[in-house]
Amino acid sequence: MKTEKRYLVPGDYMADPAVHVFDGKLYIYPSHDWESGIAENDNGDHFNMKDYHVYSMDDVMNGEITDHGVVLSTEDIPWAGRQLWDCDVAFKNGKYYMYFPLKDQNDIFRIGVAVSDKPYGPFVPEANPMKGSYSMDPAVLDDGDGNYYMYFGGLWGGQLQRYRNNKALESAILPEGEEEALTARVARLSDDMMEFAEEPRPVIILDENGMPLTAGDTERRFFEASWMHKYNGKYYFSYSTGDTHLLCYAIGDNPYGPFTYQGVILTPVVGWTTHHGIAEFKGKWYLFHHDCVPSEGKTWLRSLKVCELQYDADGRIITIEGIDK
Ligand code: FUB
Repeated sequence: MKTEKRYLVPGDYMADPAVHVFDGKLYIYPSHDWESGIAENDNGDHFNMKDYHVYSMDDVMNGEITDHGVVLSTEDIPWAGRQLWDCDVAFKNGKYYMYFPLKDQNDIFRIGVAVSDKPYGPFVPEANPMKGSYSMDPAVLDDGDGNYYMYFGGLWGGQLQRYRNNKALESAILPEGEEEALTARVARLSDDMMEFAEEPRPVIILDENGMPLTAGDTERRFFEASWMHKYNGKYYFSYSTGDTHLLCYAIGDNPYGPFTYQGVILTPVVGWTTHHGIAEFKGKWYLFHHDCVPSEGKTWLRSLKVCELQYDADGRIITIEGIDK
């Protein structure tokens, strides 16, 4: 489907949008790309982000966008090494919790929490990362019944291949071919929102025959960029396929899954990464994502975009073209 698209922050490079409606406004929590001069590599060292901004809006396709400024920086995080990647924010009992991935001083990704009284920050980080956290790209679902679930993980530079059963391996193992693909993790959060309430478990994505997707199925298997939203009582788990550059989704009946693969939300954009957030606002659904058109293809300098997202009568998401033809 060809659809009208809007760049949201033309004056700066923003990526990986998490989006939520708080207090009647739509809030965007993106990564903040900049030109740090680090050479491009498969570890993603060139994504060397060091702070977050928050944006809000009342009208997605036409209204003004408010920049609430810098709300959290690596220099404020006691355990910081480098690379503030994709974050997310959840609201509970009057407080806003920002979850962010960051490499610690041993260059290991952990997930941290920072707290604010306002959806637009500033956010005050905890002294230590969440116990037992690893890898990156946290996305939090408020299930509406008092339970919150974190989805996280990513391959290659995201370090998920360094873990099995929530324990660090001596050396990384990436499954291949017909082996079951590595996939995202999900864990319910503790009542105080500061820790996992349980051991993270794999987010199983099944094919049309009820079999888990295999590592060789690179056009469908999970790579990074977890997002979860609910539509008509079903759980829509969406994600990037990384090296095949697709945003895909799978549907389940509960927050843990299993989820059955459904199809492509967004075909490849200009740039290597593809990453998104989905939200309903004022009766319409929107896909927020990024591409590298404004930076003329520099993969580490990405720009925020939005367009409407539509479902068919069976609840299937209608595929959007990443590059208008
Ligand atoms: O922004 C850095 C990383 O690039 C994100 O964490 C990934 O999802 C990819 O978008």
